[in-house]
Amino acid sequence: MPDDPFAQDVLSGLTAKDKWISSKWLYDQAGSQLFEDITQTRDYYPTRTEAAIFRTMMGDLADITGTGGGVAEYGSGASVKTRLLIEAVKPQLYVPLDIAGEFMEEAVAELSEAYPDLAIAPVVADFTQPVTLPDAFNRLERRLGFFPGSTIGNFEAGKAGEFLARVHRTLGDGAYFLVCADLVKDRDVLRRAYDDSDGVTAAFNLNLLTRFNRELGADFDEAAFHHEAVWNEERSRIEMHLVSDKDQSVHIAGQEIDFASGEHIHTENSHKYTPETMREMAEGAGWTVDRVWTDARDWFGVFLLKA
Ligand code: AVJ
Repeated sequence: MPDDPFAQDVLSGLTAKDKWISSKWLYDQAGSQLFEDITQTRDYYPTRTEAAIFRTMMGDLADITGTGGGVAEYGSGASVKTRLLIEAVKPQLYVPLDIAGEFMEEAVAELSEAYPDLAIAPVVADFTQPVTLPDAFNRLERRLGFFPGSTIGNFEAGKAGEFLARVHRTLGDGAYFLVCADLVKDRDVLRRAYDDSDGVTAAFNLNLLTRFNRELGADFDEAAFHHEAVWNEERSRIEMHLVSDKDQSVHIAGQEIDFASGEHIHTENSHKYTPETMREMAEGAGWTVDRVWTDARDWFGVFLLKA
C-alpha cells in the first residue's frame, strides 16, 4: 500500500466488493469550482432555496438569540450567508472552523475589512472530529453555532446524530445551533437536482477520474464511464455513482482494477430529512428544536436548535 492517504483510500474503495470512494475527494480545486457551478444550474434548487429562506428569517432569528454574542460557523465563512447572519445577530466574536486554513485566511481578511469592529478567531480543524473553541468564545453568554449548506446531508445517518451531539457538547448549555437541511420531496425533482440537464453534476462526478489520472497516475478513460444519480428511498438519500460502460481494466497506484460493464463506483450520498426526522435526530443528540423555517414549497429547512 502507498502511504499517501488519498491513494490508500482510493485503492481500498476500488478493491472493495461494492466499489466506492469517499465524497471528500470530489472537492479538489476543479471539483469545488464545479460544485459552485452546480449551484447556478436551474435544476439544483438547494442553494437558492436556502438563500431565499435566509432573506426572510434573519430578523426573527436575532429576536430569539439576541445580539452581541459569539457565532461559530462550521465551514470557512466565505459565503454570502455568513454576512447575512453577521448583519442580523451582530456578534462581537466570529469563529470560522475549517480544515482548509488557507481558504479561511482569505475569507477572514475579507470579513474583517467589511466588519472592522468584529473580532475574528479562525480555528483550523476537521469538524467531523471533536474540536475546541477559543476561551473568548466559551466565555460569552450568547453562543450561536451555524452550519449552512445542508452539508449535514453528507454524513451517514448515524454520524449526523453523533455530529449533532458533539456540537451540543462543544457549544455548551444555553447555546443555539442553526443547521440547514434539504428536505424529502418528489423524487424526480431530487434526481434532476443531482443529474442536471446542463451536465454540470455529471462533470463534477467524472472529475474524480481526472483527479485519479493526474494525482495517482491512473489511466481511466472518462468517456467509458457515466454519471448516475439514484434516489435510495429506504435510506432517504440521493446517491451519486460512476458507472462503467463496458468491461475494462484500469491501472491506478500500481494496481490493476477490473470493471464489469454496468459496474458502479458509489461516490457521494446526500441525505434528505423531514422536519420530523430532523427533530428526532436533534432530540436524540440533546437539543430541543426552537424554530423551523422553510420555503413555501417545504423543499428546504432551516432549524434553530437550543441546548
Ligand atoms: C455540498 C453536500 C451540500 O449534497 O447537495 C451537489 C453536494 N453533490 N450535487 C449536496 C452535491 C452533487 C451538495 N453539498
